[in-house]
Amino acid sequence: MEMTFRWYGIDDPIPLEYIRQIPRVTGIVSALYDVPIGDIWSIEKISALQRRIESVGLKFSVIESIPVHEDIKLGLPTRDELIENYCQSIRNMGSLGIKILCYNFMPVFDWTRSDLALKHSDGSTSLSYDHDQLKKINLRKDSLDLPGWATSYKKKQLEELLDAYSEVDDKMLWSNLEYFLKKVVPVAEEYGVKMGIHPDDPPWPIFDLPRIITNESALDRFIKIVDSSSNGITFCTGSFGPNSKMDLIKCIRKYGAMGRIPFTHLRNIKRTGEFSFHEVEHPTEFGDVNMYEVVKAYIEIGFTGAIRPDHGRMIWDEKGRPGYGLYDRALGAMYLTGLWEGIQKTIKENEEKKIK
Ligand code: DNO
Repeated sequence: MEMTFRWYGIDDPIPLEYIRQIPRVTGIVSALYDVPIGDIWSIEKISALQRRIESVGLKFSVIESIPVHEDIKLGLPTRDELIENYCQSIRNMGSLGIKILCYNFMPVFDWTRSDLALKHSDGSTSLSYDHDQLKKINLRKDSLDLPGWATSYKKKQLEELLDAYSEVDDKMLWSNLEYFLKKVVPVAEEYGVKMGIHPDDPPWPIFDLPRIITNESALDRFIKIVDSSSNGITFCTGSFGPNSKMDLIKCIRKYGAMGRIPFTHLRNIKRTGEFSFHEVEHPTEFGDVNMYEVVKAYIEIGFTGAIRPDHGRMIWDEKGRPGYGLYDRALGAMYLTGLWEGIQKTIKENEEKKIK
């Protein structure tokens, strides 16, 4: 496995040089944030970012994400040209040696929370989600500003999008995803790029918009659309975790052994209701994701992809991008590294004992 860390480019308040000092972190997960959605990511721009990352001794390991234009998700006639641009961006990243691409197919909104700074008794804050709170928001009236997304909408634009999606149900979204995958995956395959779809976060529909990558049967359906190791999953424990019916460990073993998990986001959450949760520190005991079993599953399937600690809490008075401060994510990376070493060595020792 390769331990990676997300960096939001030159506007990220966290210097790359600091990330370089986190033990065991060797890869960077990043993106171009100044290319309009739908345009081609040029070789020049990607390689400038790559050079910056390499200048501190790190590797540009994962692109997260090249956003999928809404016209593609909506299945509009403009999609063919946009998909061709997407293919060209994949060719460009692949030819620069960046081999993992994380993306999502969530209509309009990426990850969504109702509170970006829920205060805990130890003084830390974390992101939280409460479906009842979300239901009170009227998107056509209230303002919704969640930093961290690639996109933010003007009121009118948002209204137009919501109108367009009122015609789109799950079935159509699946068929638009299929159309997209059948065009992009062969290109990814040719250029050695492994694509990993990010699950919908939270894993259920919000604001009456369809969301389809929410559970195991969806993943089963997804991987069959194009039977290729380039058609993979960014397995995010924090996104699937709120779905209490999903057996994360079983899924990691299943899709991981099939070679369909090129990239994983490891984050812990605490469920507080059927449709509510908040994010917690990474270790198993604080939440509902059994991080020990997660890591063990990855080791046992021989995982060689990229891992990144996901959203952290805000601690030690850090100010920054919600979920993406330095301190708690660095603690997460260290915890995951420790678990990895401990479990891996135990497995090896047990095997040696068996041989004797
Ligand atoms: C949240 C992230 C997501 C992810 C996109 C991938 O923190 O995991 O925003 O980057 O969904 O396209």
